[in-house]
Amino acid sequence: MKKLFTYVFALSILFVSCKSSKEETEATLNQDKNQKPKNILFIAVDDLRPELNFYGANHIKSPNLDKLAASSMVFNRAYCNIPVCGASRASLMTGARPTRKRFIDAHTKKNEDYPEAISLPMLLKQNGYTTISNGKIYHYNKDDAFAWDEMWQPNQLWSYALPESQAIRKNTKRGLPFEMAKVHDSVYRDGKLALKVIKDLNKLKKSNHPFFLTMGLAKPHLPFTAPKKYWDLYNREDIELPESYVQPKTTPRQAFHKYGELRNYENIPKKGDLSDDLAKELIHGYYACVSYVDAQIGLVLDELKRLELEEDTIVILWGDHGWNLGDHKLWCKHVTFETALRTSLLIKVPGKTNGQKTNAITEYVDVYPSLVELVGLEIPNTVDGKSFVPILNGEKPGKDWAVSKFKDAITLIKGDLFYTEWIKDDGIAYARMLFDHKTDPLELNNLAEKPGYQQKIKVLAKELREKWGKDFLSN
Ligand SMILES: [Ca+2]
Repeated sequence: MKKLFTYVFALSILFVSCKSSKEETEATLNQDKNQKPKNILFIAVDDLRPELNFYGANHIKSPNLDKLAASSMVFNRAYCNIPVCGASRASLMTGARPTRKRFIDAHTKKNEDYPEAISLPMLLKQNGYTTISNGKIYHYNKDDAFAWDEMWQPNQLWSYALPESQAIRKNTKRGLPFEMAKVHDSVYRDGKLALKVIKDLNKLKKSNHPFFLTMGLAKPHLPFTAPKKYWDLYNREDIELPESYVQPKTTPRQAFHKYGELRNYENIPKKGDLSDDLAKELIHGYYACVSYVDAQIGLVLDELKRLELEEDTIVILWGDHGWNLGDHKLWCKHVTFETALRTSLLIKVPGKTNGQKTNAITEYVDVYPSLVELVGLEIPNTVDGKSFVPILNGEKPGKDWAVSKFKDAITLIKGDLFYTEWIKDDGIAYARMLFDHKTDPLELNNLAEKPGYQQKIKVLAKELREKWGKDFLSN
């Protein structure tokens, strides 16, 4: 009943908003006749961890992302607010923090969890933008439907190109964890997506309206399916298991999971560790998928340039959370180690960015207010984040911390410290974890139960409660 009420409430807000949106559009677009509103190309990459050359990794081949980074600002320390697809996306698109009850899991729907929030595409639409959702933006592809002028998905049910893989998929829960197929890029979903976004750019070029054009890539999310030529960019013998391929006894057991997401696929053992060969094959497949999405993004960026839209368009690229590629002997996301929380984030703002990198801490709730500030609109009061535009301007960042959560675990990131508490609805910690990245960047030495750190923990626990948001426990 509560949900129905909030939905009706949201619809009535929407009606009022839509009614006034034409007048607002005129007002906004006439604000300054000399300054054309900036377009936004919004690229979301599913499960893209920051293992890229411009983060100093040097083993994934991603020439197009590297080129984009060279004219963007790269955020070395960007963190998602929750390491799971649906919830992270709903939080980013509303600029609102996850709480104990809001934005919880992969199946989160913005319209169910926070219908009254004006999402980023809705705000832009109300202000004269053409808004197009292509591919995976929200997890549920019909979510926030009123915010979009158009919603499009590739016409393909599964990720597999080969008939034998498709047959296995048909008869099993998830199908194979990877596929190497000698096929053209456009056989897979993300290749089809790139062609659609290119078509949109050509259409939008002729329009008089600014655009919010999205490209939601499905890879490198499992299964790791990519054309063979991208697998061929890597030698299996060169692939190594991560340095942190261990689960220390001092880390609370709650910090780990059994990577059920991966075990749903065929040929993955239902319990226990993976063999080293299988682990390396997965890493190889992940790399191939990153190179494949890099090529699709390159096609779109080349078209943006060809159409001479570059100078009028902000490009933002983000992965929805980190990913454990064997780190801590884990696979997938759903934990609060830095490997699941730290994300790939870069933004190209014509006239402002030219390859800078920042170590300032940024959270995904900050993306919404930043984009809104960059296009000169007002930030709605449902937004919890803080604009990172001062960082783009070379000024002091507005804050030096981030808060992330997953299920009962909630993490404060402050300077070099990563402090996690596991709590229930009463807000009292039942497990704790503290890492100091200055001395322990791989997060192998939990300091939380060590006598010398209790005073520090007291301070961090208080700060965590001040920063997790006023509705964290109640809403
Ligand atoms: Ca994801």
